Amino acid sequence: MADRFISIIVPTLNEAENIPLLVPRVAAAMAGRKWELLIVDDNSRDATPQVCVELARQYPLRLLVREKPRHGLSGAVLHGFAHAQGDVLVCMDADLQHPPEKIPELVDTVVQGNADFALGSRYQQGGSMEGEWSAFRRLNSYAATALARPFSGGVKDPMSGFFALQRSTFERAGRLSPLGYKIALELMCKCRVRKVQEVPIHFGLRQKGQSKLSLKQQFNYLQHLSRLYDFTFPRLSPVLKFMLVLAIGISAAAGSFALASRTGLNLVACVGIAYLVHLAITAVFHARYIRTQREFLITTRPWADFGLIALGELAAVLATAWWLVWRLPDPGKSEVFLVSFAAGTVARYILRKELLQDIRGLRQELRLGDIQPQATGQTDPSVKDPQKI
Ligand SMILES: Nc1nc2c(ncn2[C@@H]2O[C@H](COP(=O)(O)OP(=O)(O)O)[C@@H](O)[C@H]2O)c(=O)[nH]1
Ligand SMILES: [Mg+2]
Repeated sequence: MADRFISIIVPTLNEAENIPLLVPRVAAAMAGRKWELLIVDDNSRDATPQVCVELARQYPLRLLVREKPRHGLSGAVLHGFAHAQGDVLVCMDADLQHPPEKIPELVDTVVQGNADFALGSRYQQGGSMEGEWSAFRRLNSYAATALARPFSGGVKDPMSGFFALQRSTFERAGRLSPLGYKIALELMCKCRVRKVQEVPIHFGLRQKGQSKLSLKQQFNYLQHLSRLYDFTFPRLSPVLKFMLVLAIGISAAAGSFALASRTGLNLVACVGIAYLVHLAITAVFHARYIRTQREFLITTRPWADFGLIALGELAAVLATAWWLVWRLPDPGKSEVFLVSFAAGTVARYILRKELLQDIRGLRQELRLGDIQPQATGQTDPSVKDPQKI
């Protein structure tokens, strides 16, 4: 076991103060083993590169600088994996929140075959965390973990960034589409990991400098989750997402209908206003879809198609509302709302699927163009993950 070559990958962004503390602790933990440390830096503005060059004189450390960083922290880790020479790949943070002393236990877990993925875990029995989190941060973390449950199974700390896996497991990965922070989750899912063993760790406080976790990263996580759902449940996921968008749209529309009808406006106008709100929400998701999928779309004019269909829907909704108000002696507000919206939904379906090209359609031949892991080369960051929302 001791003859296994271990590559430890550490992504860094302005960590000049932490690296000199980290490297000797890693070296002490790895005594008697064959190892290398790959620091993948995304153009830090501090002295990170100089510190690494200095330490490389004494330790088996290689610095990889990504001059054009893509896909953030996850992209950096995969870049490190692509350049690693080890049989076992380990990933950890630079700020000493992950104890280097636990690396051997993580490595041995995958080498002995107890599991194909070893994860440093705060929540496994024996694990712990330093410092108090605010109620908001706790709720945030709980929600993030709960949303990942359908594909992370019973793993207690799927948000962890401290893990080990064998190179052969990594090479099993299909369609990697790294995004943001959650690279362990991405790998557990895409490498079709069968057994994860959580190794309890004490998750310390950041030693120096500041966290790079931003609000943008939290939104990235939602987008990442959306991709992982597509990957794990290719048939169910688009249907669920469609229903989610519909539910958000209809709830907002119902709210605006209730408000508008209180002002004494005639019912047809109220339904019209509510449907415009519904269309505006759909447009927000459509915009995101177009932005992320532009190169895969079949249609060349997604907004013109959207506008045309929206007009068709609105006409169907207004005509139905008008007909109900005109025909029925005393039409109930909610009946008018529901029946008109049902007519709008049918119109949308017919116009999108039957009359025009499927405006959300993707060209089949490009749908598999995601990033493939390569043993020696680099990942191709120019290809995006086709996703459904
Ligand atoms: N290369 C690279 N490293 C990053 C990036 N963002 C964060 N890191 C590193 O990833 C590790 C974890 O980041 P950190 O800010 O401590 O996140 P937190 O522990 O969730 O607050 C640290 O070693 C950071 O230097 C990035 O965009 N590129
Ligand atoms: Mg940290």
